Amino acid sequence: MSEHDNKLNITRRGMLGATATGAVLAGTGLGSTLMTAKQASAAANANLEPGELDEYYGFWSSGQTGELRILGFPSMRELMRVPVFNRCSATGWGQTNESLKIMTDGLLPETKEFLAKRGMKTYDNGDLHHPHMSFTDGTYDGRYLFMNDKANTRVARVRCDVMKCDKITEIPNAKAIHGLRPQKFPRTGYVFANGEDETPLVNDGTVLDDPSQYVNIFTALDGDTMEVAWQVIVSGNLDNTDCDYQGKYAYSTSYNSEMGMNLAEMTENELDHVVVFNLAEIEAGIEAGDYQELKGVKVLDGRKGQNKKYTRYIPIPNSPHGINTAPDGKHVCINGKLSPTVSIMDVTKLDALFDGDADPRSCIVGEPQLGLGPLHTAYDGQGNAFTTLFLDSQIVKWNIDKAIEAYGGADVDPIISKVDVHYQPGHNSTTMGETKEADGKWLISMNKFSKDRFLNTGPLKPENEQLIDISSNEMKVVHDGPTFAEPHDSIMVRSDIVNPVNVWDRNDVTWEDARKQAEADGIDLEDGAEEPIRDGNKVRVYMTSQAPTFSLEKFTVKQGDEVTVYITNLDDVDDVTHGFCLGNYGIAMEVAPMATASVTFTADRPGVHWFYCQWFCHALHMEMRGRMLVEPQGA
Ligand code: CUK
Ligand code: CUA
Repeated sequence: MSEHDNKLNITRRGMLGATATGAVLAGTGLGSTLMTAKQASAAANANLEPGELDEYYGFWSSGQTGELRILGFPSMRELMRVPVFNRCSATGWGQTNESLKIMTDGLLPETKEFLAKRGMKTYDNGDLHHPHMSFTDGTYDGRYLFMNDKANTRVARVRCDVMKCDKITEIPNAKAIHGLRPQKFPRTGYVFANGEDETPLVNDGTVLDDPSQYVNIFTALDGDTMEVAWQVIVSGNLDNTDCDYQGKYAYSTSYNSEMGMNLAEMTENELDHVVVFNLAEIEAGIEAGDYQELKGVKVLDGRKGQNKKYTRYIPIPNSPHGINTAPDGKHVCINGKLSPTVSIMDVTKLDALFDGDADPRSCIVGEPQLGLGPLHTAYDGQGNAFTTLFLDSQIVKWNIDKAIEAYGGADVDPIISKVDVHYQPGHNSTTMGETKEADGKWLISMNKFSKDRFLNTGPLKPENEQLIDISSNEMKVVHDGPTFAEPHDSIMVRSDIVNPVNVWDRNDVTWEDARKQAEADGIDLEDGAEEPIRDGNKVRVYMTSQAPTFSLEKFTVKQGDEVTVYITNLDDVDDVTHGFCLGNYGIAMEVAPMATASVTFTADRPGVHWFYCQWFCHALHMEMRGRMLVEPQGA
C-alpha cells in the first residue's frame, strides 16, 4: 500500500471514530448522569454501526482448530481466518504448492520421513495457543505475528502486510511448544518458545521410567529468519513465558518442577518455580563454546544445580501458569493457578540473582491473595492488573503498588473490584495491554465454558468471550461473543499500527518457485500459455484469471500425468479474489488479486472434468469455468 493510501485510511477511520463518539454523546442524554463521558464513548464504540471500522485489530488463537483469527475490536466481529497449522478448504492452504512449501520447509528430516510413510507431506492439525506481534522499543510494530503449535512442536509466523503465514519451523529436541513471546526490546529479535512436555534428551525409545533422564527445553528463535538461535535445557517442565522491557531476561513458569509423570507426582510440591533466562550470559556461553550440538542446534545446560549463569529458579506457589510483564517495565505477574495468589516479580532485582548470591525469592515483592484459580493477568497501563480466576469464574481488578505495600506489611487491600464472567476464564487481554502503550479501555475475558449463554448447539458448545469495559473501577460486561474451538489467547492492537495491502505485489516471494518454473518454460505468469507444457509425464498449465473468465476454457492431459496448474489473477481491484476448484479431484485454491497460486495433482481419472471459480466474483461468476480433458491411458 502506498503511503498515500495509508493516510487516507487513517483519516477515514479518524472521521468515523469522531462521528460515532459525537452521535453517542448526543444520544446518552438521560444516562449521562450515571456514566462518565469516557465510559459513554467507550461503551458506544462497542456497538458499531454498519460500515464503521473498529478501533483495534484483535488477533486470536484458535487452539485445536490450528488457525489464526482476526477480529475487529471492540465490535468482536470476526474479520478473517488465516490458516496456519490446519488444512483449509477455502484457500487451499495445505494443498497449494506455495502453502506446502511453507508448511514443509521447516520440518525436521525425521518428521518428513515419518509423514511420508503415512502418505502425508505435512501435519494437517495443530494447536495454536499464543499469537503475539513483533515489537520495536516495547510496543507493537505491525511487521509479524508469531504463534505456537502445541500439538506438533512448531512455531509459525504470519506476515502482517498480506495476513498470510510465511514460515513454519519445527523445533528440534523440545516437545509440545506452548508458551511463546517475542522479545520486546530493543526489537524482535528473539522469539521465546517453551517446551511443555519433558522427554528423554535422546528420545529413541529406550527410556520410559527413569525421570533422571528426562529434560525440558527452552528455545529462542530468530524472528527474522525463523531459525532456532539456541536452546537451554531446564529442570521441570515449562508452561508460559514472557520477557522484560530491557532486553535482558526472559522467564517461564513451570507447573511440574517435580518432573513427575502423572497427576499425583506433578502436583506433589507446594512450590514450583519460574525459570529466569539471562540472555547476555547465554550468548556469552555460546560464544565460549559451552554447549552441545543436538540436531543442528546449540544447546546449553541451564538445569538446576548447574550453578551456571544462564538460569535461576525462583520458587513460586503452586503450579504457576500465566506470566505477564506489566507495562511499567518493572513488574511481572506470575499466576498461581493452584494457589490463590499472584506472585509479583521485580525485574530490577534479577541482576542480584545472577551477580551475587541473593536469595532467589528476593525478587518477589508482592503476593496478593486474589481468589481461586488465577491463570492470566492483563494491564491497563495505570498501575492496575486484571487477573482471571478460573475456579471463581471472575475477573479481579487490583492495584500493583498496593499489593506491594501489603506484602511489606501495610494494612491495605489491593483488590479494587471483581466481576462475574461466564464461565471459567483462561486468558484475558486488554487493549495494547502487553505493550508499554497499554491504554486501559477494554478487556476481553476468554471463557472456557459458555453453558447457558447461547442457544443450544448440542453436546459441543461454543466458548464465550466477554467484552468488559474497564474505563472505570467498576468493570462492566457489555457483550458476549461465542467462538469455536478453542481460542486461548488474544492480543488487541491499535488499528493504525496494522496496515495490510489490498492487492499482492507481483514480485512477492510467495510464488518464487512458480516464477522460476515459468521462466524456464519461457512463459510470463501474467500472460499464461495457450497450451499445456509437457515435460515427460509432467504437464504444466499456465492460466490467468480476469472476471469472469479463465484464460483457458479447456486443456487436455493424459491419464497418469502429473499436472501442475498455475493461475495468476490479473484483477488488481480490491476484493476481486478468484478461485480454482477442480471437480471430483478434491482440489480448490484461492487466487487473490494479482497473486499466483499453483497446485499439483495426478490426473488419474479419465474424462471431462469441470473446473470453476469458487469465489463469487462477478455477475457471471457461475459461468467462470472450464474443462480439463483427461485422455485415458493408451489413447
Ligand atoms: S494457556 Cu490456554 S488458558 Cu495454552 Cu495460554 Cu492459559
Ligand atoms: Cu472468479 Cu468467481
